[in-house]
Amino acid sequence: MSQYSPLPIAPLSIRFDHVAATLSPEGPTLTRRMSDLEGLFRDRAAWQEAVAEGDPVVYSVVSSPVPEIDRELPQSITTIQPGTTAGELWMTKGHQHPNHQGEIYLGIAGNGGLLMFNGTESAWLDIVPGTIGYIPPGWAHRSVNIGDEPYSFLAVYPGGAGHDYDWVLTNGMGRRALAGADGISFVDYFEG
Ligand code: PAN
Ligand code: ZN
Repeated sequence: MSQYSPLPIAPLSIRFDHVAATLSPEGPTLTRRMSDLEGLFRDRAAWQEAVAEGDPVVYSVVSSPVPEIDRELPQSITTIQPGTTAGELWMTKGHQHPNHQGEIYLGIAGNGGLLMFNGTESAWLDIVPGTIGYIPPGWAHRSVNIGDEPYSFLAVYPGGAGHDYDWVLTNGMGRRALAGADGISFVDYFEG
């Protein structure tokens, strides 16, 4: 008898539409509005103003039906809208995987970046369609849209990885990505 219990999901093919940035069949979809990003932008007053003035959708995450449980490999597509709040480029909340499991991202559309922080060092990877970004174990990660179009990427991660958002609130991400005159510029996370 196998040491493993039967898989809760049967083998399946998932249609990945890289133009529409969708997965089919689809699992749960998350929508993150500005109000969901409390405590993350450098300029709290500008964040509050953006919440008051329409509370825009900053990003959405469409998942496949593969469940987030140990030994499974769920996938999701994140689409971040273009925009800035007081110069800070729109981004995901960012998180650490509590048990330090790794993850891969694949750029699908637009221009983005993957900001990582291990508590000491930060790293930045440019992600364009076709780029695989590797997140090693123990690196908190946040995605940033650095272009004028929506930025989409596919993520594949261990189902038991978990998502610790408080880690970023406490430790920061090392750096912040701001829109610069000719592209992106970085500032220290806790500067100002
Ligand atoms: C991604 C992220 C997704 C949204 O699927 O969860 O891009 O970012 P936040 O979770 O930081 O809001 C991933 O890294 N999963 O592990
Ligand atoms: Zn992750």
